[in-house]
Amino acid sequence: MSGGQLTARDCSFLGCIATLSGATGGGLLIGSNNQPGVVLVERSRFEDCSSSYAGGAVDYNGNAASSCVLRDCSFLRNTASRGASVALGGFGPLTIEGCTLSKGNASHSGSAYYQLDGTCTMSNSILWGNGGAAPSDLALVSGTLNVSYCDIEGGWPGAGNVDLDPLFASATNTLLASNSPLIDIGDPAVSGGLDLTGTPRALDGNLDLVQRTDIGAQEFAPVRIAMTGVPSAGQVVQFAATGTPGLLARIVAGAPGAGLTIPPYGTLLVDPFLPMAAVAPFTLLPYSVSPTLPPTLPVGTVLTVQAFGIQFSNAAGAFSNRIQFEVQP
Ligand SMILES: [Ca+2]
Ligand SMILES: [Ca+2]
Repeated sequence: MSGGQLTARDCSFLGCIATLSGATGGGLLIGSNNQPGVVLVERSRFEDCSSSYAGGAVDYNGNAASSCVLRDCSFLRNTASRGASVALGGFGPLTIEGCTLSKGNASHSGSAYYQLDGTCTMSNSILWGNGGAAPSDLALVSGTLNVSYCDIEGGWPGAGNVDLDPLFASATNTLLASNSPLIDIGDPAVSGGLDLTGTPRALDGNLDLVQRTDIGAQEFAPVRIAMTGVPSAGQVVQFAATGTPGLLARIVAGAPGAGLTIPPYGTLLVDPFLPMAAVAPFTLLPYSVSPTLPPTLPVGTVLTVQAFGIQFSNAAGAFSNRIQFEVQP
């Protein structure tokens, strides 16, 4: 990208490679010819990207009139000489918020992030499990790097920063396990919006009746749902609800809503002002249901499905991740 404005949401940059000698920004190179523009990238995945020099996934070279925000993104298995996932060449400001940078590999410095110069603000992000010859996840050559409420392997100064194994639920994505120490310790000022996979922020992950965002690209939801099957009218699909033992969870389906926040439970993403269908009544986790989609549903109808879980002992609970799909032919 050279100049102008770029907004990218829910995108995947997979296996993008810049091979020429001195190449930067395998997935996204912002600011070639010194014309960086204004960039916002949200809820996007940068995986298995590489460049021969700086920024295996993203390289940003700002100027005085530019900005770049990377929010709720995952960076996995990226490689470069400097800054396996992200590099900042100069100026900025660069903002990295609610991201997970893991399994990167740098041959020189910054196995997750490299900053030659400029200004970067990093918050609510995980830099963990990166490697290669680089001595640390963060490499700061010059400029200003403000880090807060981040989990940095080896540690880094700043308010709310920790140095803890995130305990990912899986080796291949950025979901936190139920016993992750990063649940509900993010910046208390952050709330609203969706995480990498459409889970509302912030959820009360530890069920103490206090909503607070997590560190990393994915918000831990005490109840999660998954769908299998082809969503065609008249067909059977399966919804599996899993999560914290002892939670009672119901599942509802309806039209996508603007998001109704109900403290301390998070955000209902099904439109409450249009008809909602109960996919499952309150049932102890885990369970599965296999409803038949109404035979009269028009092809192309967009439906949102979400669960709500609650526990008896203290009435704490949370909304789940969102499943959104279009009715297929
Ligand atoms: Ca909480
Ligand atoms: Ca949380």
